[in-house]
Amino acid sequence: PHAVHLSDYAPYPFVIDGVELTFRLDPGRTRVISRIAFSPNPDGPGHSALQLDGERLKLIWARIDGAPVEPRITPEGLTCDVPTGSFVWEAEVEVDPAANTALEGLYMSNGMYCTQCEAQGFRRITYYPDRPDVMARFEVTIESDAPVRLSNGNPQEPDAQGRARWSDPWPKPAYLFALVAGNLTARSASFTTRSGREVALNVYVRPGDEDRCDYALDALIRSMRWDEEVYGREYDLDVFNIVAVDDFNMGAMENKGLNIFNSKYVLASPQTATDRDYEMIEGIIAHEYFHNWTGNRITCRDWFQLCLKEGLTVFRDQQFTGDMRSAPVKRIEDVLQLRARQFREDAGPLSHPVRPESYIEINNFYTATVYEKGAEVIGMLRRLVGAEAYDKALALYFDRHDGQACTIEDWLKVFEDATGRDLTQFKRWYTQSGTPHLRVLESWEDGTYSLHLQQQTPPTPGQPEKAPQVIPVAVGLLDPGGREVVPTRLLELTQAEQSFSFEGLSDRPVPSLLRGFSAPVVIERASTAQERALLLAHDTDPFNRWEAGRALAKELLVDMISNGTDPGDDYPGALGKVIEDEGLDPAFRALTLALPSEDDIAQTLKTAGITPDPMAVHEALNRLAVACARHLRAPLAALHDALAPNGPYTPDAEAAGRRSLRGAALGLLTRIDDGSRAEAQFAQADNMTEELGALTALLRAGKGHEQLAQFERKWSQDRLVMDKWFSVQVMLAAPREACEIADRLTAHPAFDWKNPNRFRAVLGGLAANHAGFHAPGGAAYALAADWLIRLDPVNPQTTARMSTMFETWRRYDADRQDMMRAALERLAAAPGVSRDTGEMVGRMLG
Ligand code: B3K
Ligand code: ZN
Repeated sequence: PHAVHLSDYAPYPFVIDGVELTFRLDPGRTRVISRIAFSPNPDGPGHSALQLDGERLKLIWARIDGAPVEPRITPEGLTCDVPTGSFVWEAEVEVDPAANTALEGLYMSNGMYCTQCEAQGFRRITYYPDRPDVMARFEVTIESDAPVRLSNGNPQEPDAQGRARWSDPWPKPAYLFALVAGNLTARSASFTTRSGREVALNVYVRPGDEDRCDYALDALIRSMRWDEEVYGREYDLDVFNIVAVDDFNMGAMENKGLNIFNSKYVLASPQTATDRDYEMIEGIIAHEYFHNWTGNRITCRDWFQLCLKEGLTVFRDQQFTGDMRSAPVKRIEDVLQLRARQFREDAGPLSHPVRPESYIEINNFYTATVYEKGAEVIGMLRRLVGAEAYDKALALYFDRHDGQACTIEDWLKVFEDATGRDLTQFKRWYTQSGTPHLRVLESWEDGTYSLHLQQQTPPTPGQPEKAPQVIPVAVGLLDPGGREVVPTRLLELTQAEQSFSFEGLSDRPVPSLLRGFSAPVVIERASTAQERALLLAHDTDPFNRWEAGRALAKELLVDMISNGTDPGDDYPGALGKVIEDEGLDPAFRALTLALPSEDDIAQTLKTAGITPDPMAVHEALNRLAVACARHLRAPLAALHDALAPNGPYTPDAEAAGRRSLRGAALGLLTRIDDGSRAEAQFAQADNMTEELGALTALLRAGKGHEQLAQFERKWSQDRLVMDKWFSVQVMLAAPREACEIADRLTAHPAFDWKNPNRFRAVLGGLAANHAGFHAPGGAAYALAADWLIRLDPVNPQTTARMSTMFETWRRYDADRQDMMRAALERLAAAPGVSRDTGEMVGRMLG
C-alpha cells in the first residue's frame, strides 16, 4: 500500500455542476444510479481522462452524454476517456449493505440502512471523485419500503412512484453525504433562528427508545443558540435530523443536515445513563452541530488539513461546555484527556504533527493529536492575540472562506490579516510533532524575581531535530503567605531559552506557572511539597490549584515506587482541606480527590528515566488511596451522607458535581470499609450514576460479585447498559484476574464482537486496566492480539484504532517489550492484514 503525501496535492481536473443519486435499497443488492455533470476545472491541469474512486462496487452500466462507455476498472476506481468541455456521467452500481461489516459506506445496523462516508466511504457507494475539495449539490431519491427515508438537505415531495426525495442546496464534499432508511421513530422540536428561519429538529431512534431523546434534543437547541450568540453562526436548512445507530465505528458524524450518531451518544435516561454520559452527549451533539460551519460550510482542501475542521470544532465544543457547565472543571477534564491520550501518543511511535505530512490510511489520523492538540493550538492562538482579535479573525474566516475547501495556510493568513501578527513561527505547532518540555530555573535578587525558561522537544519519528516554538506561558506570583502579588501575565517564549523578570517584590514569590494550562507542554521544575501545598490551598487560578494537588500526588507516587517510602500524612492532609472547603465547587473537589491513573504514573516514571513496573504502580496507587481513605474517613463519610440525593435526578452540572464528589468519597471509603455503604447505595439508587458508582466502588475493592450478577439480570435487555456491565468488570478486575475475566466474557452469549461498542467494552476495558493488561506472563497481550486478528478482516477501522493499546510498548521492561512486540508482529503477519491495521502496526514497530 502506498503513502499519500501532502506535497503531492494537485487540484481535480473537473468541477461538478450537480449530482443526482437514486437508491433502490435492498439488503443484499442495493442499486445506486448516479448522474453527475462535470466541467473542466479552470484551476486544473487541463484536459485529462476522468478518474473516479470506487471500491467494492459492481458496475452494471456506465454512459457519458447518454452513450454507453466501458471504463478501465481497478480495485480502487476507474478511468474513462471523456470529451473536452462539459459532459454528463451516468452509472448504475450494485452494493451489498448487509455484508458490509466494516461499517464504512452503506451498511445495515439492526435492519436499518445507514451510511458512514468520512473519510473515504463514499467510494463504496458509487464511482465518484471522493476527495473533500470536490464540492457539489446533491439531489437524492430513495426507493424503499422503509417508513423513514432520509438524506441530506431539505425534504421534497415524494415523486410519482412514491419515492422519497431530498435536495441539498449547499455544495458539499462526498464525505458529508448520508442516507438512512428504516423503521424509526422521531422525537421532534422546532428552532427559530435569529433571522427567523423555522427549523424542524428530529432525533430518530428505534421504536422503544423515544423516551431517551429529550436530553439530546435539548443539547441541540442550546448548541444552535450558542453558535448564534458566540460565533454569529446561523443554521441554514429547514430541517436538522439526528439518527442514533447501534453499530458505529466512532462517536458521531456531521453529515450535512443529517447527523448520524453512535446511539451511546444520543440515548439517555436517568436510569440508564451516567452523568458522564450526559456530558458526553451534550458535547458531541454540540460538536457535530458546530461542524455545520467549521467543516461543512468551510471544509478541508485535502485530508492533511483535517485539524482545520477538527481542532477548531473541538475547541468550539470545549468553549460551549465551559459556558454550559463550569469552565475551570471543563478545562481540568480536557487537560486530563489531553495528557491521557495525546501526550501518550506524542511520547511513542505514533507521534505525528497536528498536520501530518503523509498517510497510508487516512482513518488512522483521526487522532488525539489532530483533535485535542489541534484544539490546544487554537486555544494558544486565542490567548496570544486576545479574545477580541480572535473573534475578529473568526468573522473574517467565515466571511472570506464560506463555501471553500481550505488549508491551514488559509486559516493562519486570516489571523495574520486580522491582527497584523506574523505567525510563521507559530505555524510550527502544526508541522512539528512531539510535546515540548519546558525547563524552569529561577533566581531572586534585590526584589527581582526572574524566570529562565528553556524549551526542548524530544525527537519523534521522522523529526530528530526540533526548532523552538511560540509558547504562551501564563504566570502569576504568590507571596509566601499565599497572597497573589502579581496577577496573571502572559509570557511569550519564542526562543530556546529566555528570561523574564518581575521587579519590586518584597519576598521571594512562589510562581503559579502555565495557568489554565496555557500551552500543551510538560513543565519541569524542581519544586518543594510546601510550595505545591501552598498553591493547592491558595492559587487564584483553579486549574493550577488542581494541578498542584496532582503534582503532589505524582511526586509522592514516584517516591513511593522508587524508594519504597510510605504515603505519609501530608498529601491526604492537603486533600482534606480542599474537600472540606464548602466554598469550592463539588465537581472541582471531586477532581482534586481523584488520583492520577496508572497509565499516567507509568508515563511519568518513564519521563523521569525509570522503567515502570505496572504491578508496582498499581500497588502504590492502592496504598496511597487507602492512606487517603484512612486519613479522611470521617470527612469522606460526612460528604457521602450530606450529598445523598435530595430530590429527583437532574442531569445539570451542579447536581452532577455533587454526585461526582459523593462518588469519589464512596470510592475511597469502600477501600477500607466492609462494603456496606456501597451496597446500600447500589440497592437504593434510582439513577445509573449512583448505581454504577456503587458497583464500581465495590469492584475496585474486590467486592460486588452479587451486585454484578444483579446488574446483569436487571439490564440484560439494554444494550448500552450492558456495555457498561461488560467493561467495568474487566477494567476494575484485579491485575492477575483481568485477562481471564475478559476471556470469559468473550464467550458470553451477549458478546456480539462485531458491534464496535461491545468489542471496545471488553477488549478496550482490558487495555484500560493498566496492571491487568501488563500483568506478568503476557496473557492479556496475547488475548488482545487474538481478538484484533479476528476483527481485522471484519472491521479494519476499529481494529486499527484499538491496536493503539500497544503504542506504549517501548515504555516497559525487556520481557514485556518482547511479548508486546511479538503480539504486534503476529498482528502484522496476519494473512491479508488490512491497510488500516498494517499501517498502524508498521508505525508502532518502527
Ligand atoms: N468527522 C467525524 C469523524 C470521522 C472519522 C472517520 N474515520 C466525527 C467528528 O469528528 O465529528
Ligand atoms: Zn469533528
